[in-house]
Amino acid sequence: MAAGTPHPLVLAGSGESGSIFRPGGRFFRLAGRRGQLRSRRRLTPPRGRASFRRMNIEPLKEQFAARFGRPPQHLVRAPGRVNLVGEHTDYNDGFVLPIAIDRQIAAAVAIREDRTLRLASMEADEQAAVALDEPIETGSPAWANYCRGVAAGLLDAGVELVGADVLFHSDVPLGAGLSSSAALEVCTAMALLAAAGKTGAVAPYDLARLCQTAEHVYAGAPCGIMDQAISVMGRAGRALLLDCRDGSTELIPFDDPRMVLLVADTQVKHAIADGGYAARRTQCESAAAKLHLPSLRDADAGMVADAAETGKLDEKETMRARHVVGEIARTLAAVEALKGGDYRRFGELMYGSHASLRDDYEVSCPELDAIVELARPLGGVCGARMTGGGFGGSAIILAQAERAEEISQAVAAGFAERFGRACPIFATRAEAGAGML
Ligand code: GAF
Repeated sequence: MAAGTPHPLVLAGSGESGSIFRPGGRFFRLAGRRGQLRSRRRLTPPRGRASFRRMNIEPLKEQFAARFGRPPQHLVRAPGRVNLVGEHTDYNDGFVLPIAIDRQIAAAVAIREDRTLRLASMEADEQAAVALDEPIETGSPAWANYCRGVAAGLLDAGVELVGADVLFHSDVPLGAGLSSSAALEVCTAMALLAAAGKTGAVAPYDLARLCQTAEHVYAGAPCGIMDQAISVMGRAGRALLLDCRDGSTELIPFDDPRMVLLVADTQVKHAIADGGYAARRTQCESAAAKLHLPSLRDADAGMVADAAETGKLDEKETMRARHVVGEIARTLAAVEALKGGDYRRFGELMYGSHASLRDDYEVSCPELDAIVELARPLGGVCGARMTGGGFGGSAIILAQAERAEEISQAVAAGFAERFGRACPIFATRAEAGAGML
């Protein structure tokens, strides 16, 4: 979770129970044309075909009506994310390559007559009240601090908010490194803007930055921009190449039906506010300062090696800088590999990224390393690496779709043998960024 204080927006049945594949399963698909249903055909999916998640919104609508005594006026959503490559580069002005995934936080919203926000969650017992005309402070419950920060940011930006009742519902696994916090921030922004009739009033990248600031100030988590940016700007079937120096983007096709992206959750929890993340940031900033550069984006491998040799950079600064320089290069190389459909090369870059995060950046853990090493020798695996901030969370495996089921089972079995507990694995794909439902 890209977060400081953990929030309880955990989902019910988020794939915790293991593989999502339906071995030899059959399912129904509605074949439509121009929005009309033409026929209902029974299809047999290729063996091992992954099923993707589509949240059932009905319980959200029903619970909203039960809690607030009227139906919602708006339904909004914001997704979690997986980063394909480009880790710990965002706060060094580098490149990242995330996708928005099929796990999201949705919210039901209706305007209130007074200037109060009432914030509730289907996954939490306690709700929060925020008075829009008073200074917005952090408070209890802690999960609502992400929302308080966003409300404060929108008001500071001059958006005229209105009172509203908001009910959230999440199926982003909590603490799995899939950015449930960014999804909550962005979902809050979508909900408050919709209530105020101001949807679209804040430009996408500005909205991401506003949400990032909310996380810094209200959750004490010094995150970069990646998670909020992809939650706002994700596109179905596309990865987002984001230049974190100037906010420019390029959409990269990521929709090859022969491939599937597996997410393996170590269930080792870590929060960005825990200290390891901030320490890495500080080391990077100090390395850049000693190299007389604005950021490590401006460094190259030679500069880092020379500075290490002359003692200008200490050992840890050298290791952190070497990772960042290498990871930025790997991200750009990975984009070329994806564009050329060269998954072997893409996979090599994933392994390179993981090794660098493990050895130089020191943000992996035995469970993440084990998933990568279990996946690596298996037929049909192109590459694997940890994703997100690290110290726990999830690893991703890029695999041939037709082998994905056996790969999931082999990795899960090896993980259980080694750690004596389950490792939930699910398939995901690039989905759209935040919007109305
Ligand atoms: C977390 C942060 F929130 C991101 O900004 C990014 O730094 C990531 O860790 C590491 O790449 O998800």
